[in-house]
Amino acid sequence: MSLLYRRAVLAGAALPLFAINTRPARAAEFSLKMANNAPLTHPQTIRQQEAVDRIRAATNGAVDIQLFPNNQLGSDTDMLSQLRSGAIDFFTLSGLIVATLVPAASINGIGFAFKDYDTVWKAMDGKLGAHVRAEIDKRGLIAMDNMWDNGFRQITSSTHPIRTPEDLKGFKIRVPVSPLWTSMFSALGASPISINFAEVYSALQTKIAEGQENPLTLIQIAKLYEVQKYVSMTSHMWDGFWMLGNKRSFSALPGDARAIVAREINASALQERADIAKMNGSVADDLKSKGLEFVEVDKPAFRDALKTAGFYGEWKKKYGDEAWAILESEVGSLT
Ligand code: X2X
Repeated sequence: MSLLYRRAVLAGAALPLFAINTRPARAAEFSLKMANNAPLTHPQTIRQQEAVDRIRAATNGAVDIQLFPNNQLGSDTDMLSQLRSGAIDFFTLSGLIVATLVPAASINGIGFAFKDYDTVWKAMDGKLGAHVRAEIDKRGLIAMDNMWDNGFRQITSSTHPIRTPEDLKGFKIRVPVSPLWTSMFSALGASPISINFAEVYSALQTKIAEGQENPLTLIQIAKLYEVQKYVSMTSHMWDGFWMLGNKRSFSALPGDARAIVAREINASALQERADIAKMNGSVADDLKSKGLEFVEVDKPAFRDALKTAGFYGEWKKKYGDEAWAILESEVGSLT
């Protein structure tokens, strides 16, 4: 019997009364956990809450997913372990950090690969995304079809404005925990420090790190402008989140419930992309009004510095010719 049919029968008057009374009408058959690292007011959290609410309604309460946003269940690194063990069932994680488990998953973060959002979504909803999802699948996790937007990343600093690669020399920059991030900022001459997002605000406040890099929307929502002075519009990579699922938890759901979960989560991902696109229209003005100083950068100089350091060749070798060819078929030649 399908889950929804079973639910309908349980809720219906066709059963003798005692059968209904012996069982709580709306007890969830599947109580699951979803987690993220995003602040409560980030569109990611808002749209994920809406998704789990719609899933509960569409399954007549059978699938009850509780959302734990804002690192409530730990840092990204902790939550990835919990996802793998089944302590968490769904978790959104940057592809670059997924790469600590599935190396192919950082490929969208290659420096200056994407020129705009049209190119991003065509690739990530298309061949490049399919390649990464297939690799994730081999490691006991599933990834929903549509990625969630984080954004094009910009460098902030509390000490001096970053205009050229030379300004990055020895710069203590916080990067997320991921080999690609460390490699890229080392190639640019900086001194990257890997820190999970949960600790970023305090790391900047205490000057453990002079700077960090994140999309403007996150700099705004996480109030990083309070502890940073300058922002340099490098757009050095595009970063997004995969909605990962524990394969055992997801497979335990009946087929019709799986379809509802996937449908609603993907619908929310598309809405979250639109939310971020809308915010991108006003976020710079807002950050300026809050005192963040915007810095003009010599963007090609950063890309040339990566080329000279052998960054592209090194990562092409790591991903392999096949994956690199898929990337270049979407974004053009990188080397
Ligand atoms: O950790 C970060 O900087 C963040 C929030 O952008 C990611 O999740 C990669």
